Amino acid sequence: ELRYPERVNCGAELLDRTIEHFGADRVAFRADDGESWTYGELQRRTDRIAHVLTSVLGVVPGNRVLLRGPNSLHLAACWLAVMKAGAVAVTVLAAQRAHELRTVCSIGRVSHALCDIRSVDELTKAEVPGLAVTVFGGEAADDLLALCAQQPERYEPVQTAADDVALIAFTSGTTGRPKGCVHFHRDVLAVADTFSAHVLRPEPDDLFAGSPPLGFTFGLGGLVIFPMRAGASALLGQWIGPEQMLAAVERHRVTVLFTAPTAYRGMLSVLGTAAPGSERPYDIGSLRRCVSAGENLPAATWSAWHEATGLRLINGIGATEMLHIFVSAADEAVRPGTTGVAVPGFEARVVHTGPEGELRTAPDGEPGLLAVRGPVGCRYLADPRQREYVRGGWNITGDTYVRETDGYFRYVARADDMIVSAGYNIAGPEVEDVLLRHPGVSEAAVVGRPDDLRGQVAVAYVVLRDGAEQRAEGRMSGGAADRAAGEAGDGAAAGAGDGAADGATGGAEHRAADGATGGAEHRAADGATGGAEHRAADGAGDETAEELREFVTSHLTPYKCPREIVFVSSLPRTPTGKLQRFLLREAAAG
Ligand code: 3SK
Repeated sequence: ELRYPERVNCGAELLDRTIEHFGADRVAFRADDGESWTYGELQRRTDRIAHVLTSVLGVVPGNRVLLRGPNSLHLAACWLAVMKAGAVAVTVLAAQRAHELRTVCSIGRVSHALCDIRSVDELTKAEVPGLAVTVFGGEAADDLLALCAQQPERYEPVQTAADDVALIAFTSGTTGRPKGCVHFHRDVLAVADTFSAHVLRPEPDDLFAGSPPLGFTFGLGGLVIFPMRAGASALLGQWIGPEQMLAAVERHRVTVLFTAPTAYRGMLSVLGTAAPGSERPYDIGSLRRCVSAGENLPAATWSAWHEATGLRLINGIGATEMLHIFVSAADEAVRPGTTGVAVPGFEARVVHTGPEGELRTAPDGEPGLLAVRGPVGCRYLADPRQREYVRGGWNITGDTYVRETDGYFRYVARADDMIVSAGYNIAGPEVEDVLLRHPGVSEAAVVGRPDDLRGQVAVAYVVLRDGAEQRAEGRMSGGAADRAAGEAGDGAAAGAGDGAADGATGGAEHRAADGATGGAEHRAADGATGGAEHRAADGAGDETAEELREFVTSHLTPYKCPREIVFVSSLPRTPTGKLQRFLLREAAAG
């Protein structure tokens, strides 16, 4: 069991305690352009920001401070400073738009903001009443970094209680209604002392890198909390697309990589199918640990990565509500096609709801809801959905899982994503896994469409690989789903174009990391793709669809085969890279 002192400040633990253990001269953070800060330098910069927060900006413990910007050394220092000052970090994505920021600030009762100059326009547009915005990275005399110059080098951290609030992380889930998840100082340390310490097991010489934004707890853990807790280093920046990510791994000799399955597939399409040790476009031989989370990792992607790199991907399920990963496995303990077992410190089970609303453990092999408990749990900020998420002391994540007889947890679908067709249950991810094994398929999503006869039928949305795409160029269909992807880009996440403009990470980056499909520009360029009528008249599309249907029925019981296959140039994703199935369902329903 994890025990922390009654008074503990996670910022001081990660920074000052790490310096006590490992010294001040090791590199803490590096940027792509070669800038690098030792732990000593990071401490001076963090402490000066903490002084500005408290003595210039008037922040007092408990105040909520919005942090916004692309991943950078300064953003990480701002987060640490907010922790040391005993304030509460409200983390958002650089890709989030004005109306979303207004909602977050209102729900989170945010009083101050520290914002990278590259991401300030949307925050200004949000016109949040009473919000004191301080910009960093600009030229102005009142820029945070200019204000820091006048401040002392050391700051005495606030002696927060272990269960004082440290951060509020917002999740819009995949449906767009934001919920603030409250996490304590001890929770920040607990995710490092569970998943990172027992599954990832980093070494002080490791260099971490990855695509998830620090505004997403997957990124905050993987790129700040875990490396710092281990006295290791992290490379912080934005990599638009798989080639940039591979190039960064090669250039900096990255050893630990955090990203989503889509990005692993994007990198695989660049690496090609060359066997380990043979001539490669990028030398990524420095990698020793690769973590995949954020969405389901199909067995096909796990195997392809293993074949191409010799590395065993560490799959994990995490949630903003749980701060980080709670079911996972590494090394020889990995069982491809499963997520793993409960991370030490957590318990997990698959449950059904009994007649009185009580939780009953499902027999092994039978699907049910994943329930988890441990040192970290869901605390929604003033939201009645808390009652649905936490039941009988267990966190119900909303994922349907099966516990295999060997105790491993296998993902089936999001609970509300099961397709019920003529009385048969079809798990979209199972069909997607098969589609992804087809050499012509780059991305796939399978959703239900209402059907008078069968209740629902399965519809597959497929992004073809470059070569396969050319085969049917200009004749593939996909109007409705492309529109869905476009809308998601405009509203929630912005596309690769916006991403490049504001250095955004998040959605733009995750989407762009999927090199086979391209981002918003690609969508715009092929905005001429036809609608349903075009689809029906599309000979080449029909041929490819037929081939894919045959492929699926040769691997799965025929009732699981999608009734319709729609070819699109990209799939709609949230700013954190999760597939927005509801948009595809809407598109499918017409
Ligand atoms: O939301 C997720 O999928 C996630 C995964 C890993 C760690 C943290 C999070 C929020």
